[in-house]
Amino acid sequence: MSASEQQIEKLEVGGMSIDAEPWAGRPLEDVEALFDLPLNDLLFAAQWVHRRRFDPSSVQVSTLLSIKTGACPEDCAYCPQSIRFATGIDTHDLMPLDEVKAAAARAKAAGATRFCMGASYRGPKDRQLEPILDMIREVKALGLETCATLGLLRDGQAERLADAGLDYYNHNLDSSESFYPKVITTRTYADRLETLGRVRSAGLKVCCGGIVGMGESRRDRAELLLTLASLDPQPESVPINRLVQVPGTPLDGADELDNFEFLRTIAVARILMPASHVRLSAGRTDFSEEMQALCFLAGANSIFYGEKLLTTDNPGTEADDRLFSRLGLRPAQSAQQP
Ligand code: SAM
Ligand code: DTB
Ligand code: SF4
Repeated sequence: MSASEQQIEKLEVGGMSIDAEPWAGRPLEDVEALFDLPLNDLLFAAQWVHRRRFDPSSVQVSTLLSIKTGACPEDCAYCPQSIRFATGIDTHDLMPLDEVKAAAARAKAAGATRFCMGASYRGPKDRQLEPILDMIREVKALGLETCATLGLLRDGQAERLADAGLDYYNHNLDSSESFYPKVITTRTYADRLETLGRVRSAGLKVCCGGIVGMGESRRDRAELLLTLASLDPQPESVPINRLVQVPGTPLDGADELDNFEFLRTIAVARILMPASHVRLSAGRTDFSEEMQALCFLAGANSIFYGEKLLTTDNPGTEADDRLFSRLGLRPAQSAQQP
């Protein structure tokens, strides 16, 4: 960053004055006004905020593994893993430790720096947590950052995860508080906030985001982002998923979200949470390379890397390596020492 760039404290753009500070507790109308900006103004502001704290060519790379798949009792209307929907996915119980370790080693060799283990629980029972703690220890020993997403956590569980060496816990708010009950009825927004509080109190880093393209309004998207931005401190990682429509789930056939609206969502997330890693998450296989390039310009600086997300497809390492090379992007170095 040049000295002259550093001196600018506020950016005047499209009639708005934007700084590079967290937007916790701001009026929702201000967030909606950001969404309403002409696209070029919004992208310029997001890129300006992004450059204040990040190297614009560096992208954090995480790999996902579904360590327990399907047969989930919850009714999340987007999710292929709920036992209530006939989606025909391959389900399996908890994977053996050696398979998880081998997958993590492959992810590391391919260039991922964080390994995220997902399990289709409403929340783990204490005895179900034991073998997962072993997985965390082994993955950590490989020199990877560790992340887990296991659903709701009870008292004491976040501390046990932290003691095993977990770095991040992923638990999403998914949508605005008012739209949420249209998507999930088996657990409340308050349940989710409680788990996020437990994760923070245990000293874990928070990975928390949502899904767009479920039929929610722009106001809902603004509200979701403002709620995320008002978590104190703001989440270190913010995955923004675009709904992957899976046949058999209630949300299959929902109106697709316009790409430019998705792009705006990324840009607004960047501006509201200037120090967070904003992750381009589910839905990337539906985006062209040009669309992904725009998302990086809007401030996305993290991706899921690998052939699969949990049960659905991801672009694959070869495609992403090619994209990074064409765009001059570099995978970020790990904060984790082997
Ligand atoms: N069962 C745990 C839970 O719900 O917290 C962890 C795994 S769950 C699959 C993690 C997140 O994946 C969800 O909160 C949701 O944001 C995202 N997700 C699931 N299915 C999706 C889909 N079809 N399209 C986009 N995102 C999806
Ligand atoms: C997140 O926000 N997205 C990831 C991760 N956290 C666990 C999961 C996306 C799942 C997409 C549907 C599937 O592959 O089953
Ligand atoms: Fe279960 Fe998580 Fe899927 Fe909801 S999102 S049905 S809790 S696996």
